Amino acid sequence: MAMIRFPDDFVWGAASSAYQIEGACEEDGRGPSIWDTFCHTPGRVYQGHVGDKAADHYHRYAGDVGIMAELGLNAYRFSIAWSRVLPAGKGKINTKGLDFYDRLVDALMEQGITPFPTLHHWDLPQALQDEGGGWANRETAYHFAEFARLMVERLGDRVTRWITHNEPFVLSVLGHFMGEHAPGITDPLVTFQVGYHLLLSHGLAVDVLRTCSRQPPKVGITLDYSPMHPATETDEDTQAARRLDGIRNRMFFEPILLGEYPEDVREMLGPLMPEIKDGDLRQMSASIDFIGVNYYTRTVVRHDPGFPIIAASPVEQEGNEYSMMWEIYPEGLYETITRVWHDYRPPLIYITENGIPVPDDVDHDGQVRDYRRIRYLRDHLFQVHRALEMGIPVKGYFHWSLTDNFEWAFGYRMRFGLVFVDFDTQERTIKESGRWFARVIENNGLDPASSGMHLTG
Ligand code: IFM
Repeated sequence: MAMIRFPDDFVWGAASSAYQIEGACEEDGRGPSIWDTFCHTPGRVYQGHVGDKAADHYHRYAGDVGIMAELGLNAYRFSIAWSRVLPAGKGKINTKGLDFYDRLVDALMEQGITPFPTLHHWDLPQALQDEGGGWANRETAYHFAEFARLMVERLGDRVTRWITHNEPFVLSVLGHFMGEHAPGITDPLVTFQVGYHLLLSHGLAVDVLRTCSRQPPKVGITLDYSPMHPATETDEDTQAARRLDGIRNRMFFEPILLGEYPEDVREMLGPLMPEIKDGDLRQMSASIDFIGVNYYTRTVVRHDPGFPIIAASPVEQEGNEYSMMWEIYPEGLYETITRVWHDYRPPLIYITENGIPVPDDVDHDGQVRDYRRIRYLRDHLFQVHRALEMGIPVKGYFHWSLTDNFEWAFGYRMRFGLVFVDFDTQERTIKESGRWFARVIENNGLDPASSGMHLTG
């Protein structure tokens, strides 16, 4: 097969988030976030791992930007630790925290790398959780808008791309229903209030970013999407897949892009459905410039009366290839893009995350030969290209992640990076996948028929 080429202005990036890489949790006036508390609670995270040091990016950001430049990235998606700039989530500003993001943005711009900050990637200041119940409290949405104002006033002379939230589904459901993520709550009523307030806060922040930016900004949000496939063709499984699609995908895409909560989701939630206040849907659907989509895997769903609310649960596919966390299913990225485009017609789409956890290690000669990640990248980029050929405006692809980092409840067990991190020494080694991705960027294309090893990009 011939080389496939991407548009000349295609954005090639990598993504990260503050708590997963920064470390320096008690330095320069940073306040605690709900993830500090969660990690330091025994039994919450794999082998008691914590993000206190993580990849030490707070101190090593300049070197990390150097690696991005070496790879040829033209964009970098990172998140801002809210409690680093506002230690209590509101009120007193921590100038040293702001200075850090100034330095990072300057370093990126010097290398011609466009910053794509995400304002909130799950690390709510602990003070807001303690004081008002965190995202369960409507007030938090307004505090978030003030945090957005602070950041755009400080960085808006240089930063023109803004992402409000990362994956509100995961924060709502894993953090407040399953209790597997911070703040570790298992309360269905709270779960859907949290989702609602995240949507509202997104809309409030969009307005603030537009009003307060010194340059016309491009504003979006990052949502995760998983295509739902019924385990069998039975009516029961088909409806189960539709229900999970409602909670997982449509409950977030529709308020933002259509200005409505899906009717079937409202019915399914019944008394758990938050009261929709006048004007909220209009606020949630404040006009955005792009939608960020994170894709990792599809979900195969079966009817499961034992599972609360949705009566559906995921099933594994025997014989298919899996990573350390999920089924590897590249076609699902094409399906994701086409469904998002056909159902919602967003102005532009960025793939803001896509990646694979595999057990990488350093070989005898110091190299990290992560050929499975190369194949994953190749096969997923091929699907992005298929969507482009359909005329869908996919503007860029950010690989998750730049470096290995703290993978939430899995701690440091999962490695997603293009760059290997030795967490004892903090030494960085560019993996073979990083070198391969660099060649793709340089060529602005790849050979989709190349095999996993010794790929030429
Ligand atoms: O590490 C996470 C990231 O924080 C959000 N999206 C999924 C990634 C892999 O699990």
